[in-house]
Amino acid sequence: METIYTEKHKLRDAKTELCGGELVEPFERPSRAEYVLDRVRETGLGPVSDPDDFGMGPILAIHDAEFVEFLKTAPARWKVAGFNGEAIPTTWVGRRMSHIRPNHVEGQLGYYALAGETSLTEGTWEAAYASAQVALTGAARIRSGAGAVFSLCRPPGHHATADMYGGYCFFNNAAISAQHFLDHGAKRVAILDIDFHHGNGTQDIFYDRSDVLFISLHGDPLETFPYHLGHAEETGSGAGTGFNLNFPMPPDTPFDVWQAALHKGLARIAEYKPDVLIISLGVDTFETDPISFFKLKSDDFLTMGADVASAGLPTHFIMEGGYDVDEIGVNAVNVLQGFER
Ligand code: SP5
Ligand code: ZN
Repeated sequence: METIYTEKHKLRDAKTELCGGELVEPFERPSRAEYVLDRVRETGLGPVSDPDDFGMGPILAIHDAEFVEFLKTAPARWKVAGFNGEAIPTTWVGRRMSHIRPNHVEGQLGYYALAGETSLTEGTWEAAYASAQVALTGAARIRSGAGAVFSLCRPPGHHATADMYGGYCFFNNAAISAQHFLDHGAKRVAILDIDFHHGNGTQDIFYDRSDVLFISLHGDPLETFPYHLGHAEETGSGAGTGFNLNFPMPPDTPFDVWQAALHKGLARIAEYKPDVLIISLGVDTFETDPISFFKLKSDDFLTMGADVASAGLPTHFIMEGGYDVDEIGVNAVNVLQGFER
């Protein structure tokens, strides 16, 4: 299987993450992608290629233009405003407050952020742009006939909505890929999100549409990030009713329980008959992940890959989360090797 990768991800290198009231080294750090790439090479998974440049068009097909401009300019504006640290929101649009966009950069952070752990920094926009190009290149390979591709995206994307960033995500790579398939002849695309966290951004983007089926397996939002979306009752709206499927699961969920949900999701995908399957591939379901609470073991990722392969669909793997950095390479590549066996 071919891997798409660029070193430009290193431009996303925040020094701070607001965690437990402290500023800590971010869990989402450059070494994550390096370890995954090392494992891709070590296992001989397949060639590693640079992305092509598809420009802003496919990003703007998903994201709000003013949001994109905000991400690009906010770090410099933050400095001009006299702030010394990395840009972190301190206000939010609370219930019954106004959705009028403020002028001041501090107010705009609260307007565009869905979480406060993700500091905005110089270089973030460029890395996020490159990450989206990785996903678009992966999608193009599938369109040219590849059975499966691994887009080694960093920063991740599934928490980003059309006009909100957070959860370490800026541009929604899976959504950008899905729209790219639809704009090039696909009739139906399924996105299966197996990251530990609910893919709130992807759900939100396609919630009222039937041309994208979104299925997410994740930690119950009553107990974990992103807290405010991902309940089983969320099944889509309008034309999208029945095309959104959530499997929230409790702390300490073991693989057999998780796999039963996977099988239900795959059954729904089989019924939907998509032209292509996108996997939002997070490996933060691992038992020793520092911010998550499932109990999957490294071998389980092989089984999961084989289960995904049983769908028999062209499959675009897009990297999302996974924060036990020492094991992220083994776990992510296990999914891909399990798929190929
Ligand atoms: C892409 C992805 O996996 N994003 C996850 C974003 C999670 N952000 C919240 C992290 C909260 C960390 N809390 C610290 C718990 C330490 N045990
Ligand atoms: Zn995650």
